[in-house]
Amino acid sequence: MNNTFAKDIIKGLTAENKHLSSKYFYDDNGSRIFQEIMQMPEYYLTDSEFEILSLQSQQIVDALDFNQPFNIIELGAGDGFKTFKLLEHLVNTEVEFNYVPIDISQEAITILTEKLKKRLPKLSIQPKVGDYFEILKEESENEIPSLLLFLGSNVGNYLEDQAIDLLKLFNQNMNVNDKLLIGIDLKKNPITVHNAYYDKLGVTKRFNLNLLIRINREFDANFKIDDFDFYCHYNPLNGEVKSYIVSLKSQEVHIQKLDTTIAFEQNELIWTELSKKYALSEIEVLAGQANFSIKNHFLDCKHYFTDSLWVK
Ligand code: AVJ
Repeated sequence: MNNTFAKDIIKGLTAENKHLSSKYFYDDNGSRIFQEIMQMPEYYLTDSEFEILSLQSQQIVDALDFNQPFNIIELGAGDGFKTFKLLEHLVNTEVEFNYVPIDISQEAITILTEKLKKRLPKLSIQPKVGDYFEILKEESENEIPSLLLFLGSNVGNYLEDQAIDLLKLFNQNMNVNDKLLIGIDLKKNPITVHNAYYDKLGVTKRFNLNLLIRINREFDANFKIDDFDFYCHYNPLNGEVKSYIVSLKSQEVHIQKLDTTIAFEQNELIWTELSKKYALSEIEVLAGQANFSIKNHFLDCKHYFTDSLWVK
C-alpha cells in the first residue's frame, strides 16, 4: 500500500474542509484522461505552449548563450509532446546537447524514450525515473551547463508559498550558468479560462472523479461515483481556478483498507486542485522571491501563456 497516499486520504477527508491533492490524479487512467484534456479545443494551454516551442526554439537557444554542449533536464516530462518541437529543432540545427527527461512514472518514461528514439534517432537521451531533487543534485555535480525545463504550467498547482519553496529548491540545485525554462499560464479573459476547466463534454469532470475510482480500487472504498459531481470556479482577481468534487447527497463512504468511514453532507465539497494563473508582473515577483531573475518571456501570439527563461 502507498503510505503517503493513505495518510493524505485520511488527513484530507477528515479535515473540516475536505481536500485531496491533484497529484493523485495521475494513475494510468488519470494520465490517459489528461491526454484527452490536452486535446480538447477549450484547453488552450497545450496549444499555446506548443506554438511557443514550435516557432521560437531558435530564439530560446540564442537566449541560453551556452557556448558548449549542455544538458536539457526536463522535470515531469510526461509524454514530451511539446518538448519534441524544441528537441527536433536542436537536433536539426546540430546543436550538441543531451536530453535528460525525468518522471516518476516508469511507464511514461519508457513510452517517451521509445518514441524519441524512433522519431529523432540522432538525439542523445538519458531518461531517469525518480525524485526530481535527487536527480537534480546528481546532475549539478557535473561540469556541463544545464537547461531545466518545468513546462505545462505545472507550477500553477502550487499555492504561492509552496511554489516559492519548490523554485528555491530548483535554484539551490542549479550552478551559476544553469537556466530554467518555466511554462506559466497567464491571466486572460476569464471566460476563456473558465471554459478550459469547465468543459462541455465533462472530460475534466471524469478526470476529477477518477480519483474516487482510484481510491475505490486501491483502498477498497465504496464511493458511488454517480452520487458525486464536479464543480470549478475561476477567480480572475487572484488568478485561481479551484476544482472540487461535490457530494450530491448526504452519504457515508467506507474505505475498507484504511478502516475509516467518511460522512458527507449534501453539497459538501472535496477541494481537488488549484490551477493558478499569473500576470507577467506577478511572475517577476515570483522569480525574485525564489532568487531568480527573468532573462526573457517567450509568449504565444494570443498572449495566453509564457515560457519564461530564468537565470540565477
Ligand atoms: C497539468 C497541472 C497544468 O492545472 O491546467 C487540466 C491539470 N487540471 N485540467 C492544469 C489540469 C484540469 C493541469 N496541469
